[in-house]
Amino acid sequence: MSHANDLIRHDWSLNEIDHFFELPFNDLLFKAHLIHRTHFDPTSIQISTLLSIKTGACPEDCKYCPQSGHYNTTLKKEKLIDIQVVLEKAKQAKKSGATRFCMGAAWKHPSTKDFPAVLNMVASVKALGLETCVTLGTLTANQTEALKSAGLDYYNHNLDSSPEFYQSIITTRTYQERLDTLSHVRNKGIKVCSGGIIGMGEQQQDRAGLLMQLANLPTHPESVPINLLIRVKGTPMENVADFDPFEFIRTIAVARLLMPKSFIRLSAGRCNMNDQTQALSFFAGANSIFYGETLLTTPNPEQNEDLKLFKRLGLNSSTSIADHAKKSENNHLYRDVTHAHLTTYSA
Ligand code: SAM
Ligand code: DTB
Ligand code: SF4
Repeated sequence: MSHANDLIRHDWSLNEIDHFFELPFNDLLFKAHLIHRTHFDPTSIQISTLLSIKTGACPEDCKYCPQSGHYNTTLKKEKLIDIQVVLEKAKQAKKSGATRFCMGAAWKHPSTKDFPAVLNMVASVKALGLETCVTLGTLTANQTEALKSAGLDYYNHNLDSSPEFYQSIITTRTYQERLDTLSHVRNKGIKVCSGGIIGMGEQQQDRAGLLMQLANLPTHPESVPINLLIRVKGTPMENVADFDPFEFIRTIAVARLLMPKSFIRLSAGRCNMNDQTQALSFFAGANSIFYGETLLTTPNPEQNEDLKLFKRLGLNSSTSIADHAKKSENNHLYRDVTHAHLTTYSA
């Protein structure tokens, strides 16, 4: 009998991925959900909370981003914030049920001047008993090593789109630089959080290209944030057309099929999704969210709204990743996937 672990692959072709995208919606969701419950308890959602530790005036020109210094958004810029503020927010996040605290800085890369303070933030948040994540832009191997020593669990560094589309949305860095940082992070033993943005005017082949890049990394990212573009006034993407929610859900489902054991995070853009889109995304394989009323600089659903939705859908926030694994191990229903079921998975 074929075992679910046989299906962890790193050699996906664009043709295979296109085939998944082209499946009838119900067939795709069925396959993705089956794989999802083979590896996870489908009622359990991991929650992360975000904090912007340095806001705006970023030298990069990412066309989607309210924090780029190249565009005229109404964002209030802020230098690196004080560690006491960070710790206060982290304690609140823990109290609200977050298991991971993610700190983001609008930098091309961390400066020598600010880096020691960030290392201190990582160590201090870790000491509160939270998983730590930072997103600081490009890293050198030495900086990565220092973050690991400070106790960093995850580094968020998104590939954001296909290599082809990337060139039309960012000109101040290359795709290869992103891949190099991901490889430093992996080599130093920090877990990888890498995903992208959907709904920027890219084609389906770009969504397939992004997922192929992520799924063909030597090790799948442990965490894959899928952001729906937030169209921020003043950025070049403020007037991009509405994105079809079914295509968004398809993208989640394909991510689940390609990276069966990764946490797929329903990330930015939830304020523009109705409850049904979020519910179908959870069915399709999303099992993580950003929780809390702001992302980095833009609004996120109110915590109360998320709690109500979880209740209506019978979802629970997982208290820890270990707990997540235990729940799914213990539930034989999820493990009991027959050969007949698994053959429906093959492309
Ligand atoms: N400066 C670092 C970097 O770019 O890697 C870290 C912070 S950056 C804001 C983190 C991620 O936020 C980006 O990679 C992108 O995926 C996401 N993001 C930024 N602006 C967004 C928007 N308007 N809508 C959706 N996602 C967005
Ligand atoms: C990710 O993929 N999404 C988060 C987190 N990683 C750092 C950031 C979303 C940012 C949305 C725009 C803003 O709030 O500034
Ligand atoms: Fe800077 Fe990150 Fe925004 Fe790009 S996405 S402008 S690198 S903060």
